[in-house]
Amino acid sequence: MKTNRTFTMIKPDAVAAGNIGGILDMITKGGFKIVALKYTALSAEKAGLFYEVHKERPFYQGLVDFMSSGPIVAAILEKDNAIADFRALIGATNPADAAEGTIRKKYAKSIGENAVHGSDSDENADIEGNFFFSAFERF
Ligand code: RTP
Ligand code: MG
Repeated sequence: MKTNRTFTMIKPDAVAAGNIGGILDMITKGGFKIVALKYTALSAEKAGLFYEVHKERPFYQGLVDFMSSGPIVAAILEKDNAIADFRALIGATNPADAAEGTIRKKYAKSIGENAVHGSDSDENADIEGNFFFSAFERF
């Protein structure tokens, strides 16, 4: 089902560096409406569940350790063509490959500590949004 919604997290590196405001500004200036927003943290167990699809990948344990290392911001965003447009706004996974004007080009430190998450499909956006937000927390 096409929802015109995507899910994002501002990851622990960007929160620790004081970039929540700068990233939310790029998101809203990029035409995305924030429909849910939460400042929270992932336990190692929850990070492991969130990234379960990557469980066989060599970077999985490092990713779980990183994502549970400090607070994050979780959000659901709305825009026409939200999934593709948001992935364009965040840029390539590795900031060395990210285009000028993207969030990762400006704020990511490395391929692992890359400032933001963006859902890769409508189905995953729905699953990921439900991981963090109840029906009463989205508008
Ligand atoms: P995301 O899910 O966070 O939006 O990032 P993505 O789609 O661009 O990348 P994905 O392949 O889904 O990987 C998820 C996250 O795992 C970390 N990663 N580290 N060290 C590495 O080689 C490596 N590769 C991926 C990154 O934090 C990536 O965003
Ligand atoms: Mg991904």
